[in-house]
Amino acid sequence: APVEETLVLVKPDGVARSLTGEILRRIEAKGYQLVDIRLVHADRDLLAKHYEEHQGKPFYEPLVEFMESGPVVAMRVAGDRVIEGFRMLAGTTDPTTAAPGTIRGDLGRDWGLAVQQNLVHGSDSQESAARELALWFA
Ligand code: DAT
Ligand code: MG
Repeated sequence: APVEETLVLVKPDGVARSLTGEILRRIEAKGYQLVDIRLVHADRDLLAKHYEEHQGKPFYEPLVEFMESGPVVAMRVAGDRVIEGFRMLAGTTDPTTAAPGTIRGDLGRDWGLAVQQNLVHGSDSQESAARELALWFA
């Protein structure tokens, strides 16, 4: 079987805080392979497709506004069970309570910032990964 791939995004807070290198370092240190990478200033159309599962939720508008507030770094990352594995590296959604040792737990901030400023996105299933990789690496 071909090796599994996932979409990782370094969100605008991660890019603005110059954490792209630290996040990629953790991905590479784990043994995952960087297959493609690009800096993208996403527009609303791309973000609406990316976050279509969250449309209508109370946090959807602030989330999209945040994601279009600055450039993001999109990465195509490959590895054995990388979809689940990267989400373990990232930690739980809310950085306030994400475990130490994870990207969100070690680097995420709780200075009254909204939970959407949690540094990274990782696809959550093989279906999501295929759909999201096609969007960001069209
Ligand atoms: P994850 O990024 O851990 O996969 P998700 O897919 O449930 O989380 O949500 C997408 C993003 O939306 C998440 O990274 C941050 C934001 N978000 C999720 N739940 C939220 C909430 N209850 N309040 C504010 N933002 C939220
Ligand atoms: Mg998600």
